Amino acid sequence: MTKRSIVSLLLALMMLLCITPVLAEEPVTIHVYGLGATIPETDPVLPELGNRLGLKIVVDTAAGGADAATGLMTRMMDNDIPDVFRVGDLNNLAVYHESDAVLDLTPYLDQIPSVVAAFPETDWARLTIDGGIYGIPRRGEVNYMDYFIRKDWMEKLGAKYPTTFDELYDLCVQVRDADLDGNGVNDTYPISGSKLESRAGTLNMFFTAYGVTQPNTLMIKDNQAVWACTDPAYKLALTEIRRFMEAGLIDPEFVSMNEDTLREKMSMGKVFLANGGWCAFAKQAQQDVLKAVDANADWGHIESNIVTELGISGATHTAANFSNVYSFSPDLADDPEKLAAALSIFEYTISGEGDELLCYGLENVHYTKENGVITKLPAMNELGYGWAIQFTGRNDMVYCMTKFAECADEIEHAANEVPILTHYEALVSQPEGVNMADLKAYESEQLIAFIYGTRPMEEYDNFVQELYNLYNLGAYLDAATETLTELGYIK
Ligand SMILES: [Ca+2]
Repeated sequence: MTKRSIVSLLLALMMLLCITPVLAEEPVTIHVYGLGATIPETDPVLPELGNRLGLKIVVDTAAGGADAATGLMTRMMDNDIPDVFRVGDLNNLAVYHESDAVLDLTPYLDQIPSVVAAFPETDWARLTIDGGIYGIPRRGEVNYMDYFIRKDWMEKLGAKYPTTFDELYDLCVQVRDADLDGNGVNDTYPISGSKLESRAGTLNMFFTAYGVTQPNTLMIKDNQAVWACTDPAYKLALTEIRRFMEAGLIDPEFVSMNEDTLREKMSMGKVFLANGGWCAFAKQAQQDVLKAVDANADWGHIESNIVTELGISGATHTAANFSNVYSFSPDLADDPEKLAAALSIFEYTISGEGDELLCYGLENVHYTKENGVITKLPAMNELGYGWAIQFTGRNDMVYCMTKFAECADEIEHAANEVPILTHYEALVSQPEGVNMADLKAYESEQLIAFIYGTRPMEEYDNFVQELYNLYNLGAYLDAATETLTELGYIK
């Protein structure tokens, strides 16, 4: 060994001795990718989470959705996979799995027992590929949908809340003819709303009361996958809708309306009953709009359900009630300390004080807590990006009732009292030879024709046959049956 190499060795040893203790004090850094919202530099929540867990969280990008997915693919191709990344479209998980770009969590589930216990098997099944688990599920939303009605007008009419379509029909006729807003014209549509297909769809009261979900959805009935509009009950629901349409009881403009135009019509006394969420009608700013013309306008949920021999009116809910799951880099398998740190973020925040931190911020800064009840302080409004750092979602009802205390009655009613029908199409990938976008567009167009009477109801069976013959619905239902059986929804 030359003198020079001995000096180099000594220098290297000294550097090691000097640097090692410093390194040991550095917390593990976890890079998190694709949150979907800009986390401000003033954010106090993630640093506090890091302090409590002895790690440092670095947010790699604020992008979300398709931009984040594209950026993630690039990083995967460069073999620069973020430690923890958000997957917005669960279909991408299979692609990442094929590219060996995502970690199988199965061997590490014992490090996150609370997370494992927090979700049902059907949630884990959605993230399972070839027996491995490639992401952590997210807590879904509770139901927000309800039917909002002018309660002051119910009182004015001395009317009873309807429980059958005949009673609803008679009530709507009264409203149509009563000029309840007193402007001298019978210009109130008893039933209005926006759109046909969404969970806030105008006619969902009719569909759900006949035991079926809104157009463009897939149901499970008698343990079988059924495209909703092909169910015989749809004909009954549409016949009922026709009766209301012909009597001028449903606002014919509903198809082209949106939440804003609906609220505007509601505020102007043009609507008596509408489907929608408390999140669209009950918040203070929305109440201000709804009462702008008539300060006595009292909008609240309908206090009855319409019942038929086939069902009870209520809301619909997608079984794909979560997306935006978090997955891990396969490189973490070689760094157990880092992997343990990354997993601890999820185990700590799935419940208790960790969950409270992500949902509500810091105690006595953003909220106060007394006897377990969290009360919002004004500073909580600064955490508008909070949803983006709720890694496993949230206990949605408690969260909403805390953040929107003025809506508490409506939140509770929607979540606990409204019957729910589940639909499943978002879980099923489109098989080859089927174009579901085309099928859905044709379905919507034809259903609107039946509703407006431009295609006679006698042709309904022909229409159903067209979905099979022209749009290959049979092949889709085969794929749906296979997927829903794999996921455990069909036994
Ligand atoms: Ca009027």
